[in-house]
Amino acid sequence: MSHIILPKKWNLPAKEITPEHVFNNRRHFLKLMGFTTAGIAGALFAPPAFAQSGLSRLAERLVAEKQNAALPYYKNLKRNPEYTIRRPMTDEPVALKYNNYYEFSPEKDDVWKHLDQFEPHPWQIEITGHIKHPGKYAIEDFIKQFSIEERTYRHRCVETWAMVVPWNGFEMMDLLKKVQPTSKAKFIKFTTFQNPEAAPGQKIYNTLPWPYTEGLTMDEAQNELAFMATGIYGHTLPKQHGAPIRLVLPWKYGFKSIKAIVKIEFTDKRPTTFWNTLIPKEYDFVANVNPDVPHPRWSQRREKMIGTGEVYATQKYNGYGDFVANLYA
Ligand SMILES: Nc1nc2c(c(=O)[nH]1)N[C@H]1C(S)=C(S)[C@@H](COP(=O)(O)O)O[C@H]1N2
Ligand SMILES: [Mo]
Repeated sequence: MSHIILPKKWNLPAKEITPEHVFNNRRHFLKLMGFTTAGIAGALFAPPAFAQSGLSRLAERLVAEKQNAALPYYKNLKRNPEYTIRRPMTDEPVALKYNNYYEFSPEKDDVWKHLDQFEPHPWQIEITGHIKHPGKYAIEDFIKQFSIEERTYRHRCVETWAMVVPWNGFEMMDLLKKVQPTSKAKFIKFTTFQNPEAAPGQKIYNTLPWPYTEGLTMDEAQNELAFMATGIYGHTLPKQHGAPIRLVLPWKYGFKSIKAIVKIEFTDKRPTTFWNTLIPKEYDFVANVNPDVPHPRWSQRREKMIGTGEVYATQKYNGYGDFVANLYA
């Protein structure tokens, strides 16, 4: 365990972040921007207007602008500063090659190799159950109804790996406003595609309770953190991250953030879910990040960032207690 770095607090003000963190962050953004070394030197002497908020913020803004310019689909992509994370961003190539996606492979570093047969376009999504406006949409028509923004969130897998990535998409609440749940709606059930011909995991491990399902209470769904991601790192979702649309719930263990959704159903009963059906003692329905409750087979006290291997102390609700603790009071 000698490689473990002492846990660092991520809620420090920007000026207290260690230089390595700032440097890594900066390098990441500059790389995204296509800056050369000369460009880095130039950017270091940021104009005074930006000095206060720090170089990485400037870089983030520039990246956002570059993305806006480059992507017609995301013309209005705006970073929501509410959710800026003071931790180094995970490098995109790292996140692309380290995934949990059992439809394709049980090996995290292997998922990206098994995606060829899977085609997330065309795609239909059905919104159904106890709502005033049910419907079935082509995914483009569905997403068009919402304005897309970017949010950087922490992600904490129940297996203790973690990352920080910029998702883009829309708040679950925006969907609720459109479909208008009736008073009978108490939970939401989400369902992933089923296609063993395209997803080797579904074919090989055919006794698992496919399709992958997940669920939320209506209260949780209305929380401002609950997010429908349509993209990541300024573009649409690659297959391994859950194209064309997935859920993102940063205060819960990663398995709640279901990928490649084909159906969203408003129910009066708590839905059955994939992991909870498979191993209920290890994966509960609520699954909030909590360092004080160990997984039956390992501690949840620490987490390790993919890519850098940095180890941090796990925080209750993954550090999002200010947003969600009241839901569980
Ligand atoms: N359909 C589906 N969604 C899924 C999973 C899965 O196996 N199938 N794995 C979950 C788990 S355990 C995690 S940690 C995250 C990983 O997301 P990422 O690969 O985009 O980092 O996806 C979640 N969503
Ligand atoms: Mo996970």
